[in-house]
Amino acid sequence: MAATSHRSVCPYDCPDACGLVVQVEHGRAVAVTGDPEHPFTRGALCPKMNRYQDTVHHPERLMTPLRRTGPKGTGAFAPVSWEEATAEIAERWRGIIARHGAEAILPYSYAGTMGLVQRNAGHAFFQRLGASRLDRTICSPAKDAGWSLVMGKTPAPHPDACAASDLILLWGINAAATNVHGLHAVREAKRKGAQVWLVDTYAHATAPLCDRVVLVKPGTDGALALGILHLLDRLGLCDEVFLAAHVQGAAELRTRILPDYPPERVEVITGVPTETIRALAEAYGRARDPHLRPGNGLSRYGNGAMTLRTLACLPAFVGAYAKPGGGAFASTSTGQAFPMQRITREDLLPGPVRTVNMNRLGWALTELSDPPVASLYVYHSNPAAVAPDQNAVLRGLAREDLFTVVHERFLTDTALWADLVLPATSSLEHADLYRSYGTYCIQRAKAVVPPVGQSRSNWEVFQGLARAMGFTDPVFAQSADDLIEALLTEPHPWREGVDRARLAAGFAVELDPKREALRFETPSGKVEVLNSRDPEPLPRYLPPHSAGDPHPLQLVTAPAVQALNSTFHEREALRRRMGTMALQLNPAEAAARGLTEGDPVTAFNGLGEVAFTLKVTDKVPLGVAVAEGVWWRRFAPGNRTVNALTSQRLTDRGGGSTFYDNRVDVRAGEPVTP
Ligand SMILES: Nc1nc2c(c(=O)[nH]1)N[C@H]1C(S)=C(S)[C@@H](COP(=O)(O)OP(=O)(O)OC[C@H]3O[C@@H](n4cnc5c(=O)[nH]c(N)nc54)[C@H](O)[C@@H]3O)O[C@H]1N2
Ligand SMILES: Nc1nc2c(c(=O)[nH]1)N[C@H]1C(S)=C(S)[C@@H](COP(=O)(O)OP(=O)(O)OC[C@H]3O[C@@H](n4cnc5c(=O)[nH]c(N)nc54)[C@H](O)[C@@H]3O)O[C@H]1N2
Ligand code: SF4
Ligand SMILES: [Mo]
Repeated sequence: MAATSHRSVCPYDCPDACGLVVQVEHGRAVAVTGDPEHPFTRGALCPKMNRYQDTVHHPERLMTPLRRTGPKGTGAFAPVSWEEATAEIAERWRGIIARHGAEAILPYSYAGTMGLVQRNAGHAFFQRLGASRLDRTICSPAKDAGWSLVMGKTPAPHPDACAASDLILLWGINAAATNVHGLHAVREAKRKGAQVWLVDTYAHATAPLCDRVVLVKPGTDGALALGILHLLDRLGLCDEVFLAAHVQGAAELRTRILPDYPPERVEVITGVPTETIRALAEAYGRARDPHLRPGNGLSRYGNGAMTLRTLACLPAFVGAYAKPGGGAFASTSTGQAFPMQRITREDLLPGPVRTVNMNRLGWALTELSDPPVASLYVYHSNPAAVAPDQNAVLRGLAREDLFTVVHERFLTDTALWADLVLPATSSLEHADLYRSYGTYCIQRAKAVVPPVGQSRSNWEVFQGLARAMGFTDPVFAQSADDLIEALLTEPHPWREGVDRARLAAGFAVELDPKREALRFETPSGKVEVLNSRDPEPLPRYLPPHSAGDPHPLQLVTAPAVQALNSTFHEREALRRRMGTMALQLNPAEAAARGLTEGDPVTAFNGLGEVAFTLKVTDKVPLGVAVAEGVWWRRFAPGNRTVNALTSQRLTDRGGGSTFYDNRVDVRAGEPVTP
């Protein structure tokens, strides 16, 4: 039988949202390539997705529901039918509701799939149940909060706009790992003569593409931005016309804040030499069309929102927001183009219920009371690996009195602790509508292969659970395709002019955010350097949480090129390319501890101890330790992975995670505990 060819979308939490072309033979995906007709990704895929069929048809895919038959966490399971599994969940939940109320049930989900229907599939059900709500803030809410304090809802430029820039400032972003196609326009700008600068904590995979690499002490970027603003002001490099017409509060920042940030003081805070700060300020201030591209990493600190707020002031002071090169690209925020309440259904809530911040899962499972969390339902997320304070999370998951259900494609670190494991479809096996946070593309995908084994999509599982709980609300009778139609039927200005026939045929099409130069969607209509609605009306430098921690090394838990958070670790070929779970140290830091390349080492702090293999590299500066990737425990040198060293503290605004705001020390040998 000849292979048939089908369009699909990369479902993962990546700004690119690549278009895929999938070859199918005998009900199996046999090849996956990039869709050359995708307007942004243009036929190229990253190495992770090039053989997506190896994930979809992986021999370790879960095939049936499983019930635990041994002690928690040991991986002893036996197959059960969907009917038995669903009935057991309903019965256990009825008992829990009778004893504690429905708030004792906690859903936990994040971004295993980014499709609008499957990602949000549990909301209507858990709302109707009256379960505790989950504040889904593990990724970048502080970035959004800080940025929008200055820019409001002003849409980002087109992601290709920076091709017209003559100075691109990549700030805290490893685009070669996390935004591969975003580099297309950067390379084009470079060909036309643009300079590219990187401001980061270590010289990662994107550094070779950059003309200058500025290494900053983690969590101090706010001071660096204020130092640049100080110099722009002092050197007369500000765009006074733009400031007078379009910026609120420039004078206040100049008089009350900027005098405190001369480059000499900023050097002490940030570790960036005065001459470099001056060179950066001059390059930025003199560029025709400077473009700022802030990543998410620098927002995952106690001061994360404030840091983004100071960065958002930079394009305002040089008038870059008015330039065709675009000024700054933070996120496309395309979620607003869809009536998400059709899926999330807040209206089904029976009354007020408590909200649990997902970054505090460890606390919620071990300390929250009245009622305690008696049942945890995890879907498309792997909190035993990705959530901060792994030791607390694992203590919680080990509770014998916690009824845990995990809906997954693989027996992940989290699924190992479940009472019931439910097999999940991959994106090639279910329908969905995709949007992107790094482009304006949307795309509709159909199932292109039948479900592997007995796996079911998120939406189908919640339909089954709704039936088992006796919920008769019409929404639960709708199919995923009905929900997609509901998202597309209600008009929205960004979707005006979208070619519906092309969308229905599976092609990516672009939204039109109706962006107008010089229209700032803030309450004042101006760029709000001064925002008196916030308790801190002006940006200033706040130190990160870890500033007072005596451990000598700041731990940067950066993204890996060959994985995406804990996804893709199932693929042996990618794991081989990643090598072992490494901790990267500067040669002087290694020497000071008597350590050499390849040594087994332990990183430790007050939260935990983690075994790594040492990598010695001058790409990492003094005072920093870099651990790339969120590994599965079974592929780690020890029994814990990097999040045993990260804390549950939250960001200054937005309730975000602070994965990068932790300090450690390192010693030779294996961990003592656990
Ligand atoms: N290959 C790959 N791709 C991914 C992911 C992945 O894990 N791997 N993750 C996906 C997800 S969920 C997301 S949210 C995006 C995230 O993608 P990005 O927006 O790139 O953000 P981060 O991955 O959080 O961090 C990027 C960089 O921030 C730097 N950084 C950390 N602290 C600081 C600081 O204080 N100052 C400065 N200047 N830099 C700092 C880190 O060194 C790192 O290089 O990528 C997505 N794409
Ligand atoms: N130390 C450290 N920790 C981090 C980060 C970091 O930079 N450093 N990054 C953080 C960030 S930015 C994020 S966004 C989070 C991400 O955290 P998560 O959202 O938990 O992402 P993944 O690790 O990719 O795990 C997703 C899981 O969903 C499963 N899955 C995929 N598709 C489906 C589906 O359709 N249905 C179901 N039921 N399951 C499915 C996959 O098999 C996979 O195991 O991690 C955070 N954790
Ligand atoms: S992970 Fe990102 S770059 Fe790779 S295929 Fe998916 S969307 Fe594209
Ligand atoms: Mo993320």
